[in-house]
Amino acid sequence: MKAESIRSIFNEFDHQSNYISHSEINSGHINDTFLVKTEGPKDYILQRINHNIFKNVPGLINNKVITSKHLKSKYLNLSEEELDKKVVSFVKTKKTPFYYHRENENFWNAMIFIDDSVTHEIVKDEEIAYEAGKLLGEFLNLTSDFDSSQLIDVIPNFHDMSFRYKQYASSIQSAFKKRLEKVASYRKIVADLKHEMHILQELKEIGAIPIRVTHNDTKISNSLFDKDNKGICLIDTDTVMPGIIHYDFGDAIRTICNTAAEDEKDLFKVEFNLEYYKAYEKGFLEKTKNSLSEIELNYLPLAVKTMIFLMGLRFLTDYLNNDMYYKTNYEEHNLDRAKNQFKLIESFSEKLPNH
Ligand code: GN1
Ligand code: MG
Repeated sequence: MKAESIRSIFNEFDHQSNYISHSEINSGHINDTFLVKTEGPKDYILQRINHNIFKNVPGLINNKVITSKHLKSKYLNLSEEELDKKVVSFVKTKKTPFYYHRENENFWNAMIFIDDSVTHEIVKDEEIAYEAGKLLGEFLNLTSDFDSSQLIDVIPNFHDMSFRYKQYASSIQSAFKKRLEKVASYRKIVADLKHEMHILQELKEIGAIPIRVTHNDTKISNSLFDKDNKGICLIDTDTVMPGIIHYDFGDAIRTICNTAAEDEKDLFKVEFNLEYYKAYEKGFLEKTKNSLSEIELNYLPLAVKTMIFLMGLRFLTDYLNNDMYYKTNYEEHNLDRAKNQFKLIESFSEKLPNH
């Protein structure tokens, strides 16, 4: 995007900083994200929200802002400046609070960039898995007294398995023959796992598992670390909404314990790393021991399998739908992502045979 337009959008926000330059951060599959460097002490993240996918952007922004406010209220001993380095902080616009939008155009929001921070696409160190476990544990623990009914469902049925099966079934009906042939060997796996993959949802529906504030996109690249690899916080809170903790736990493990990236084509490289699972679980349990119930804890291993499967199913469906949802870089990108997830389930089942 042109420097001039990024600069002018950035200047709609109330930051009193002078734009120097920007660069795109290419890790998300949905929104467009830019790092804006300024002359002042703070740099910023400027993000264009994809309103074809997120239908209620003001509601989404409000979810993020009130969650951030709640988290900040928990760190009583931190100064405002320190809080901006510990929790994602949103910047108001000069006119409308917290997002910029011109009619029939895009929605934008801005956050303070946390200096000297890093993210990881793949984990290569047990300590990082442990730190990541603490980060999600802390997020869930600190929001456990936050009434989740204050949050809107940013994407209805986001982690609803029956809904995802329905989308998959209709994508089979409408898919091009060529793409259908490519997924043939996965259709049986999807059918065979149907019952097991609905267990968590059924427990949620009968009220056996409580609804809480959840993040819903806890892949490892959404955890921020400092230069010493100590966890700072979870980022990308676009999908914060009411939910069950299992999808958060499962989504983090899905990416942390995969020995390769989620779109690695060489399936020999895709293995489930049990050591990282244990390290993550340890960090997670340290932070959540006072806030989670026994039933929530008992279903953590099934959560992992369910979440890997859910992502496999979503990628497969999008491939059959000619890639209308996720950004793709080449023709079979979604198919490769799906294959990768199904290979990961296979490896997970070998490493944790009782689950
Ligand atoms: C999408 O855009 P990004 O990378 O933050 C997706 C997540 C998936 C993820 C897979 C709204 O997140 O659910 O887990 O891709 N977000 C949405 O990498 O669908
Ligand atoms: Mg996201």
